[in-house]
Amino acid sequence: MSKLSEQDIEKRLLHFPDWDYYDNAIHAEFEFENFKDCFSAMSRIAFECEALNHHPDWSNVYNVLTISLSTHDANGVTNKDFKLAEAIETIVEPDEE
Ligand code: H2B
Repeated sequence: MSKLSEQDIEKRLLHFPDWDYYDNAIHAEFEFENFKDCFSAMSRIAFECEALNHHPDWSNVYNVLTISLSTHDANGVTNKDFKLAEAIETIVEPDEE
């Protein structure tokens, strides 16, 4: 999987308003009602990651989930990252689109 150009990434990010590109990765932060909702979303995301065989760099503090996506093998952002970002959006923002 080859690394996308910065222009390609910025173009795709127009469809991902929660995400920003910097430091060779795309990043988003999601806030939930409480820890339980946050961790529940994390477990659902974890199943998607296993299904896609693609894994986030992420951290959680109480009700906030911080996610960075990059493809380690490609040393940058690839289609795999956007595929996972899309799956994450469907889980955390079920009412949108
Ligand atoms: N996740 C991410 N984010 N980048 C990778 O390069 C990657 C991964 N590689 N998950 C996968 C697993 C690789 O280690 C396995 C062996 O396919």
